[in-house]
Parts: sequence; structure tokens; C-alpha cells
Amino acid sequence: MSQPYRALSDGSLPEVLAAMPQVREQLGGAFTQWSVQEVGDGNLNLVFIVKGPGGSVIVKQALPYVRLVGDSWPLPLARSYYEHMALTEQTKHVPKLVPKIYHYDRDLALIVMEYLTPHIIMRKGLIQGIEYPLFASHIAEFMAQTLFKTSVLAISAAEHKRRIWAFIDNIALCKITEDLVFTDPYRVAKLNRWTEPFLDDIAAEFREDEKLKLAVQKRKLQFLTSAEAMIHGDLHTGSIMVTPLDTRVIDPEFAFVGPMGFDVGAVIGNLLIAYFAQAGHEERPGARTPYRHWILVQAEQVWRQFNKRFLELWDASKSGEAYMPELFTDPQGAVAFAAEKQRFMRSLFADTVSFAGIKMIRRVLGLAHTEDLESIKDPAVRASCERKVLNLARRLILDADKLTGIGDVTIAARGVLAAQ
Ligand code: SR1
Ligand code: MG
Repeated sequence: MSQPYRALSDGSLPEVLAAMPQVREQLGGAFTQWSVQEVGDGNLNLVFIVKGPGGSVIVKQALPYVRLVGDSWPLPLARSYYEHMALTEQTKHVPKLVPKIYHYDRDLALIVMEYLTPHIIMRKGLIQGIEYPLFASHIAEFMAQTLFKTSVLAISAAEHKRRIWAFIDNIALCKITEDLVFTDPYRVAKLNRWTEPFLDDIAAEFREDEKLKLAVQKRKLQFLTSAEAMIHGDLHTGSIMVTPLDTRVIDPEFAFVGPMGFDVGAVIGNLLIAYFAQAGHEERPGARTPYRHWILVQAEQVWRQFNKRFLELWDASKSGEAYMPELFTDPQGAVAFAAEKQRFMRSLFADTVSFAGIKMIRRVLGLAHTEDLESIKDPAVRASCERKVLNLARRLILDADKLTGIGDVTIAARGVLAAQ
């Protein structure tokens, strides 16, 4: 039976969950035996861990406002609807790389999901210097599958248009990205913050850098108009839970049909943030040098494996509306089509690199920062790491079309680390 929306609490949640058969079965026992803990530390929602005699679940409930800011910034509960729809679609393509869904309640804006244990948020693992040997291949698979299979390279025009329509009203979440990622860091905005006074000069420089602002606006236009595939929309290392053997992507509430490079760039950009943040987490200078190297290797592997898997899926696909294989059956056509696929991937690489840079800048000059950098207590050390993030990011955005491969990106990262 549907219930009117109210924000739930540790006290009120068990009785609500008791009405959901699959959740009841998962937790076991009577609802009075269930323990609840609100653990949400994200920017938007309530997140509860619920434990019963038979098992545990995670409950994610949207609040009618931005948790990070408070009720002065209202936010539609419908984001939970889009998250559930995206998670359902991702489950079709990569069931092992997302949490299981036990229940969705549209009125309560609530999703009950698998409790992932002993997983931790990847960003926290990167702060601790933990290696995840399977991460790059898992996230590459996630992105190749979800991006390729929701694009018109794999599906019909009708299905594509229906999906654009299905996500069309996720306007408020897209607007957060349009403002906080593509606009505010490049203007004086109330919500901006950075490590003052250390970064005052570079923040002002970015606001006055016409070339940089134009390059970012070109990407904002792409974000606003390019309907390539269903993207996660917020694929940073805080939206990925890991163990050394397992990887799960969570939190697709920003999903819509947008540019593929925005997701791939988010992963790579956040790895690069982690790379520069290591100086704030190592016990003595240089102690994390091997780990820094590991992070850059992961950034390379993410792109290379994504590129490979995406092309494999494309080569195997017979069903897409765009580039129908039947048009390229003779040997000459096959060669031309193979070259075109390479061109497509080079263009997607430039998108990825540019979006990576843009996602890096917003985490230093905008409202929402990341724990990698925020947890560095000494502001001078933090600012030094952040300046490197900004310097590499600017270069990635301005040179996106000139960089010939992911190796150029990691060489540039090493150069920025050594230069300052
Ligand atoms: C006001 S929300 C700020 C950020 O939190 C989310 O994780 C997204 O990254 C968003 O931009
Ligand atoms: Mg999130």
C-alpha cells in the first residue's frame, strides 16, 4: 500500500520496511529486532543501514532538499525515480557491477538495496593507499556496457528516443551539474569555496581566462545537447564501492541521456585528483610514490580497457540504428568502417579528457569538494595539491584535442607533480 512521503528516521523506518515482502525476507525475524543506523555522508540523501537476524539492507531515501546546503535549496524527490530507472537499466547490462535492488517505493522516494560488505567507498580506499587490482577492468566493463548498449550504436532510434523521453525531466539534477560543474567555478558565485588565501590567485586567473572559459562552455553545450547514451552522470570515486575483488557502481540519480565522455572523464578526473592528493596522506615525502604510480596506471588502464571493450561490443553488434553493419559488408566498406570506429574513439577520448579536467576544477573551486583533498588538514599542503589539480585540469581542457592518447595525460600529470 502506498504511503505519503515523509523523511524517515531510525525509529520510523523498520515498520515501513516491514510492509515490503522482499525486504522482510532479506532481514529475517520481526521488525522490532531490526537495528537501523543513518550513515549518509553524501551531499543529497538519507542512507540507512538496516540489520536483521537474517541479513542486512541499505535504504536510500531522497530528501526534498539538498542535504549539504539545507532546506533553502529544494530538490525534487523524483531523483529517486530516475536513480531506480538507471539502476534497473544498468542491472540488465552489468548485474554484477551494481547493487541488487530489493524494493522501490516511488511515493517515499526510497530504494532498498543490497548492503555491500566488506566494500568501502573507493575514494576512501584511495586515501588509505589501497590497491584494487580488478577496478580498472570492472569500471571499464561497466562503462563500455552501459554506454554502448544505451546508444544508437546498439539500439533502435525508437528505443533511444523513448529513453531520452524517460529521463527528460531529471532537470533539477542536470541543472546542479550545469551550474556547479560548468559555470560557478568560472564566476564569482555565492556557493564557491576554495582554500583561501592560497588559491585566491589561481581562482581569479580561471575567472579571467577567456580561452579556458570558452573551452568549458563548449563542453557545457555538449552536456546540454548531446544525447549519446544513458550516462550515470556522477561517476566519481565516491559513487564506486570496492573490495580488492569486487566493484559496484552506486548512486546514478544524475542519470540522463547525455555525452558518454562525461562518465569516462569523471572516473579518470577523480583518479587524477587522488594522484595529487597523495602528498597530503603520505607519512613522509615520497612514501606514496609507488602508489601514485599505481593510480596513473589505473587511469591508463581505465581508458585502454574501456576503448577495447567498447570496440568489441561495437564489432559484435548487429542491431544499432547508426552505422548499420549492412552498409559496410564489402572489404572496402569494412576497412572504412573500422577507420571510422577509430575516429569515433579518438573523438570520445578528447571528450573524456576535457570532461575529466572540468570535473577536477569543480572539486577545487566549486561548492562540492572531495574527501581526498578536504581531509588534508594543513591548508598549505592541501592548497599545494589542489593547485596541481587545477594546473593539470586546465591543460587537459585546453589541449584535449592535441593529446594523442592516455599516455600523454599521465605524462602531463607526472610533469605537473614534478614542476611545483
Ligand atoms: C549540491 S550537490 C553537489 C554534488 O554532489 C553530488 O555528488 C554531485 O557531484 C553534485 O554535483
Ligand atoms: Mg552521489
